[in-house]
Amino acid sequence: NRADARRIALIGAPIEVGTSEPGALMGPAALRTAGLVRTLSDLGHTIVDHGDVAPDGPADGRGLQAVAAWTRALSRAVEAAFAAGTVPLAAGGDHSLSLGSVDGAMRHCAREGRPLFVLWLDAHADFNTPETSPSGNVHGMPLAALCGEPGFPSLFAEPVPAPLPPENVHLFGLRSIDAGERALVTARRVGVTDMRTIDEFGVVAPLRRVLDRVAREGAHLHVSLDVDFLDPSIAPGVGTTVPGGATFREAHLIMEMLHDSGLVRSLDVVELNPFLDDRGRSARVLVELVASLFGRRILDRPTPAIEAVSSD
Ligand code: Z70
Ligand code: MN
Ligand code: MN
Ligand code: MN
Repeated sequence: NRADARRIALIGAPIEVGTSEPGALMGPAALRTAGLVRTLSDLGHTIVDHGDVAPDGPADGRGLQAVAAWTRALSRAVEAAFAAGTVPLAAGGDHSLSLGSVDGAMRHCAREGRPLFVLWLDAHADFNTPETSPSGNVHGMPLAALCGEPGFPSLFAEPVPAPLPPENVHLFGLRSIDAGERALVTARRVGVTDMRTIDEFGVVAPLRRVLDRVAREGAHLHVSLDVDFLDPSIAPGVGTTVPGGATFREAHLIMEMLHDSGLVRSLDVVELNPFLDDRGRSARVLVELVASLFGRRILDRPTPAIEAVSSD
């Protein structure tokens, strides 16, 4: 019924082997409980819940071998969702799941001959390597592995795609970074809109620049939303809260702009830890944000550009 109706594939990824804080494996269940499927179908989309992926091989213990088993399984599920013409929505689960979802998107893009661009909404850079990581937690490393930094064991299925160019990654909301990853993010020329920039210019101008570039390059846009991108006052249900995060209004505006761009081809919602949440608040905020990304708006007509408003 709606002009922008999409077919969405919900893929649960109850993975917590990438973090030291237990509870993220309940994330997909909490997002379902908060009404993710119903909300998207009420918006006029077709959403199929594919259930939770199971790791491809032994996945006990924390660390890279366990993560590799999840990565292979999720990558296959995401690639299949693309092949079926649907928008994969990976619900986590800790941020190491993006190794699988982005790997799946890379494979799809390679087949289509289009570049892939990744927008990383996160307090953290997630650009540690096993060598630079102070914690050893894999959820702090996925971007470094995807961008081909050395020091990782084999995480991806054969044939391994060419690494993601770090210039095609944009960190948005950054406010916590370790010394080693700071050096890497700078050296590799990863795109960054940090909280200092957002405080100074707001979210609109920096995001507009990113979206203009994605459109110009005809790239596939993958959005990876970490709960800790949000301020802990609106989303406490996450293992690593960092003060000074995005407000409710900033986050909604970002989602509305992403929707209006028409560029988003795949999405991760990660790091929700229902065990640490406050009566489902964070899960509900995330569902609201996903709804905005998929076209919920205040009036059922487009929000006009400011030039149009002043001429009314
Ligand atoms: C730190 C590390 C991290 C998410 C925490 C934290 C990484 N840089 N990532 N929460 N999503 O341990 O590498
Ligand atoms: Mn993260
Ligand atoms: Mn495509
Ligand atoms: Mn984070």
